[in-house]
Amino acid sequence: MTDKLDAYWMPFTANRQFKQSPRLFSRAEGMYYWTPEGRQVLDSIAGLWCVNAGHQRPKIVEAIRQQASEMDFAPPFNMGHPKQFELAERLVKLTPPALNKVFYTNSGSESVETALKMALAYHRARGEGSRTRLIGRERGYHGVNFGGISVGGMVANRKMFGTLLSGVDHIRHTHDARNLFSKGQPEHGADFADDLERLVALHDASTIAAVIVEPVAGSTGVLLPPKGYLERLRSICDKHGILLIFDEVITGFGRLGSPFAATHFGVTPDLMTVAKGLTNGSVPMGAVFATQKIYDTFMTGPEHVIEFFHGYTYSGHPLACAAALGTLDTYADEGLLTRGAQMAPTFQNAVHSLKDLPNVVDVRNIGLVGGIELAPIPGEPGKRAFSIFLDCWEKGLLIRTTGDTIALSPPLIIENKHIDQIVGTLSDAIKRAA
Ligand code: PXG
Repeated sequence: MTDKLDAYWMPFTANRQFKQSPRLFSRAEGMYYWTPEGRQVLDSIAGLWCVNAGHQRPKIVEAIRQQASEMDFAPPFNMGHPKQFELAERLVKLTPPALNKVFYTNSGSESVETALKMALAYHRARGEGSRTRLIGRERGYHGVNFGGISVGGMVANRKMFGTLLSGVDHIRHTHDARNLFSKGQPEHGADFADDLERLVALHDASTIAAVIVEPVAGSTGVLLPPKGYLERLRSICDKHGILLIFDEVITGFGRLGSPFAATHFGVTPDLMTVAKGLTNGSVPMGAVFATQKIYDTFMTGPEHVIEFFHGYTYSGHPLACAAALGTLDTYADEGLLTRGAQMAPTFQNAVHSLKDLPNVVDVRNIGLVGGIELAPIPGEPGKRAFSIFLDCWEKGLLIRTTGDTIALSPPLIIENKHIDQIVGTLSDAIKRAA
């Protein structure tokens, strides 16, 4: 077995550990995966925050099958195909009304690069080319490309890769000890948004193009926006003419119990990035939503000239568009984009029931996202959570860990019995890891 695993260099994986004791999935349906040996594993993380409607949903499978047999590829530049336009019209019915233009990409990372480039080019097109600075946030995750790691704030994702983009700065993250064990949005910390005023005072607003944040940070261990924080960020951006970008790669498509975090919190950004749940994880696809005002700013100059020199060979790929349409049908048929709101109270009680277990130092939740933070083993950060991950895997539960935080983000079709199984298995594993 081991030599057969040799050629593949796995992403974000401890390759040597994995290849010594591989973990493979070969089939999936609904809330479950199965290993090649036929062992059933409950999926508590929607694949990787993406399979929001659960696995192998018939309308998505059929849409992909049909598209594959009809047309494989159409050039995305200077040509189009009907599903790109149909999908865009359907998507902008779900977003806040101000976000009514869609640009397609193939991943969350590409969506982030696209949004950052749109922000820079927008200011230049409107005659404020001095606005070149991009502001991110500590502990932010915006994918793995150079723009994304530059505005991102996860040390391990940055430190190996040189000087990154120049002209980037970061506001502070929103985690605070006053908010430990908060249920839903924490009380303290709206004023963390004022950190942006500090950077404006330092750099001057005339040099700042945009601020990018995850409304709820996922990869970095489930960090929630304190009450009033996003509203305050929005108003500081407005005051200084800075664009606000929400990275909704994990919060998009129902994760919080509303179609987007922007709709959930009632705060509308100028640009919004998505991926993952857009196709239910079935075919790679991402997108950036922009306002009419941003779009119109580009639509000047001679009509035969390209307005935005950016795009990917696979932007709006037929297979991805078909999968996304099948996904939107599935979400609509089953009310999944708001189902999280119904299940959230039960899910909240379940994750907070882990509060008193050994080494649990915080529990955080919102919608169908839960974070359980553990005290690290002294000198060995991440090891305790990873051992719990391995234990759960052996007991038939897939969880996700980042550092010593366990993150849960189940498919939105989750039922009470699945919640019980997740919490039961996890609780035993946390006790064993003590
Ligand atoms: N932005 C955000 C907010 C994300 O969560 C990306 C961008 C990048 O998307 P792509 O499709 O390029 O991977 C993400 C991705 C985790 C985990 O363990 C989360 C992501 C990726 C890998 C691991 O939480 N999110």
